[in-house]
Amino acid sequence: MAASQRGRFITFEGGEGSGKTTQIMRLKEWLETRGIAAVLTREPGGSSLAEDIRSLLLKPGITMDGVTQLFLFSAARRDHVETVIKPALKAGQWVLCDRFADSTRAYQGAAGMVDQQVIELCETHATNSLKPDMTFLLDVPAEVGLERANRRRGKTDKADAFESKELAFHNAVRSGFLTIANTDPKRVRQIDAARSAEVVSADITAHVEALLDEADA
Ligand code: T5A
Repeated sequence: MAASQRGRFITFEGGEGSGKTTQIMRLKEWLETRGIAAVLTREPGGSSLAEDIRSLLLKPGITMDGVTQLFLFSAARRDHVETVIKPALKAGQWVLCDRFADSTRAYQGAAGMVDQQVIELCETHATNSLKPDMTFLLDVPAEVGLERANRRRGKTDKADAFESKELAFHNAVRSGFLTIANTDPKRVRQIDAARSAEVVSADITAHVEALLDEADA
């Protein structure tokens, strides 16, 4: 298959309310204007089994330790990768995924203090070593993201199991993501997501344009 026909796997990462859902939709539309149809998916979730696991993981008020979370996120990821992501890539489609394995490293690892080696072992088995071609880290101060998420949720809906954690947890998540971006700059593009959605989107499409140019070269 020619490089330009190969499907690309692009992931969006960041803390609560950092704008991933907003930006992933915009990128999907932008790709469509270039004749590229993309599969839009998310974690936890994206397949029928993984969506069931998602309901359990995010249930408001539920408590479970970090290792239990790791196993559930990993089980959901394995099913999602095998039944949705890999088949789409194999068929030459682009896959845009809202959160992936970096979220486990940041939430269960950096903030949840689960041992790094255990996380890496689970990641290898859950993904079968599949890595994104490009990852966008939407970086905003935790207070800004939480405020956006609270505003969107309104007064009636309950915060999910992660949104309701204390600010120190969300600050640790953010620093976990920044460490990943610094360690793997070739894959991860750190984007200042405190700016307007339009400016953030322009930044993202410029990076994807470069990816398309590489494929055509
Ligand atoms: N998790 C997940 C783990 O702990 N480990 C894992 O391995 C994985 C995969 C998932 C939770 O699970 C945890 C992390 C999460 O806590 P979720 O419901 O999928 O939960 O939650 P999030 O991924 O955090 O999604 P959110 O919907 O809360 O945030 P988004 O998608 O980042 O933000 P978005 O686009 O919905 O925007 C939020 C609000 O802000 C506005 C939007 O209009 C919206 O109202 N907005 C902006 N406002 C101003 N300026 C901008 N630039 C804006 N962009 C968006």
